[in-house]
Amino acid sequence: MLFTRFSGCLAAVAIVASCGLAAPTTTTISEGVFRYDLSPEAREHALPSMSFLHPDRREGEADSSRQASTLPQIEWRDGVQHVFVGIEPGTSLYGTGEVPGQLLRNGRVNINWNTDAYAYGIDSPSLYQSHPWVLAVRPDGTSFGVLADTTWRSTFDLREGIRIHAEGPAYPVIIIERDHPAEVVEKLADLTGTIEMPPKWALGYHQCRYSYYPESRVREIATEFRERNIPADVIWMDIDYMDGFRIFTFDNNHFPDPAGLNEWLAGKGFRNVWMINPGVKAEEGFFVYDSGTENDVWVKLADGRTPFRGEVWPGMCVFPDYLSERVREWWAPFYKDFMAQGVDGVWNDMNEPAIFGVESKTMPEDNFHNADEAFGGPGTHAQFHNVYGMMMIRATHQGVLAANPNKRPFVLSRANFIGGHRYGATWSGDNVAAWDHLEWSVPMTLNLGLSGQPFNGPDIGGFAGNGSPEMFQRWMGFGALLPFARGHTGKGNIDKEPWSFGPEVEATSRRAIQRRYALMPHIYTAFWQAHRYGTPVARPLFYADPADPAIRSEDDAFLLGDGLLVKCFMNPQMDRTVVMPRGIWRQFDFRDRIEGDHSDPHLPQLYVQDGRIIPAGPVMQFVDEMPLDPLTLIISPDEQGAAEGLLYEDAGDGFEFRQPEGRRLTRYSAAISNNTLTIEREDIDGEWPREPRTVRVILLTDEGMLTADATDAPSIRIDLSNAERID
Ligand code: NBV
Repeated sequence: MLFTRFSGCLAAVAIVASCGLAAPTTTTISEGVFRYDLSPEAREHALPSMSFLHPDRREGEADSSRQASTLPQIEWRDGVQHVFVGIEPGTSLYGTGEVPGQLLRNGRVNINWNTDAYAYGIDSPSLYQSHPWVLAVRPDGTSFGVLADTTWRSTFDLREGIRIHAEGPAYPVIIIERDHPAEVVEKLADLTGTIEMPPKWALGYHQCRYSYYPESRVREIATEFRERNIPADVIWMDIDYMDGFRIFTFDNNHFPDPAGLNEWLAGKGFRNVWMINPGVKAEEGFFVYDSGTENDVWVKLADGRTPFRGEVWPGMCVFPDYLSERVREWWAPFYKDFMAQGVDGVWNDMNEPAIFGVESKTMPEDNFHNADEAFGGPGTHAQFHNVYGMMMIRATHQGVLAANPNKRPFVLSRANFIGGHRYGATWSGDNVAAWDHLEWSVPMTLNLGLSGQPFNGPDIGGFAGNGSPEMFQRWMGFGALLPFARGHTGKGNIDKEPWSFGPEVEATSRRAIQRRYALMPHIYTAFWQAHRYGTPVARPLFYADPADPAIRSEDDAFLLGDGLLVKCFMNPQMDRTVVMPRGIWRQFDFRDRIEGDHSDPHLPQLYVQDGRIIPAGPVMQFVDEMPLDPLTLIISPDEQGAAEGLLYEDAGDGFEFRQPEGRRLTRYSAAISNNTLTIEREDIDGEWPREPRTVRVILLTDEGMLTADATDAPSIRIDLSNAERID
């Protein structure tokens, strides 16, 4: 009986299968967004969307002034739905979520099947997350994106056009058509949602290892950061803090007073993040197990009755069935007492879910999920595997928010699905301390951003293995400017804190992290854009000029927010030069506030596009240490002497920013004439009161950097003959 609805779907598929090669059923669901189904019957019986923010938006019809110009071929063959989208020569393909290797995805095949992929390689077909989505940029710079809206295992074969096939019943294909790839990605965000505005502290530097243990080690690490004057906001507690790996417990000997530890960290300006995994130790007397058993929350075997058991860290475990709202409601309140220990953020690991000792590395595909009707009703693990992690963090997010309703939740998840960025940030899993992994850090971040997940970054320094001092130095150099910046490493490895490799590597690491803090006003503005519009925080260079074929595959550099280019020097032997986008890009550095920043060859070079203003601030030890005073405006004038830039500001946490009184978006516009620089300030959105402050101008000119201070005002005039030169 339990499978009635499920087998009903399969029966529907059998009917449509006989429709064979008929032209797809086409529906316009919004401006330039088209839905294709195998047949009218397939459309009628399609499973509900789990990627859309509002699944109903996939169902309706709308008008579009834009015609569909990319018609997919859809057919049912060998028991699966195949989709083919032809591409014209010179079309570049991106996205496909979390994938190892270079930015350009043409020629690659990946399988969407969330996998614990420890020390993955270039040929690993599946990593931890699934984004059945590809972004195409045509030779003329126009763009489209293809979403196979299915949670089942799917293959994206990009060797010859775009070929997709997926297990399970027939599924809708969504195609977004736009003039610019940025618009396609923003439209994807309109359909699948955007990230929440993160707490500002989560944009600081994070320090992790598997594991800081016991708690005295955590204190040592935090103290070192402050003594060495290396900025950092967050220290992470990996699984060893738990009592025998039982979730929501603390090891009494090694972490006897978590609340006291969190309070002590807070006193030094540190936030904390603690790990929680899905595997619940199957042990009578363990409160989470007893409660879950009593409430019948576990994922079941195929019989629909017997809880599935699998081995993970604590030994034999059972797994909450997060596909059910009732179970999410059961899970969320565990965070009440947990967060009451002064916990700031939560890390959900192993949620593919990873299972030890089995070849598949996960639970049997015929396991049973009592999924909500909104997700299509009960079904197999094969159907819901790829959304297990997403549903876990949805429940976690719910619990964290309920525990602290006035704080912005921070949740980091290893597994996820397209759309799951709504509930948490991510990182690129267990990478390796090797030069190729270091180089992939940028393209992996970019492709995830192009797939809707802007808040991500690698384990800086590499998780598996030790690496060399030089590698760490380079990795930290640019890694500190990726959207999520966290140093991490695996058990048994050497120490990998910024100071672990001696004074020279420490000096580079300090500068790299100080740069992040100096750029925090710009980075925070970029995160606000990601929250508001779905714009990636780190963007590929082709965003600056999609029609320029020369920069389509450039991934040794990236754009950080509007107008700032980060040119990385991934390894000391690298003879490749970065292909810059056309136009004028002016180089700058923070020699005015970061000692040695100008001459450190291990750091990336920073460039501002002409016509842009980048907001910056003082270097601080943690994001809330000081107010943004002086506000620095780094100005790169265009040929007419004009430039402009945005600055988003709010309290950095809480939800007051949702009201106009709690946020402020300012546009600064600069113009130079007769050796006078005029800066106009325009309030574009919000009414958050502005405290008096100084504006420090850094003007980038062909002759070098000029600087001058003024009081922040609606209009500022600076006589450039009085400006100082920064040497
Ligand atoms: O919890 C330990 C690790 C964690 O440090 C890492 O970041 C995760 O990706 N975890 C995997 C489990 C064990 C990995 C060998």
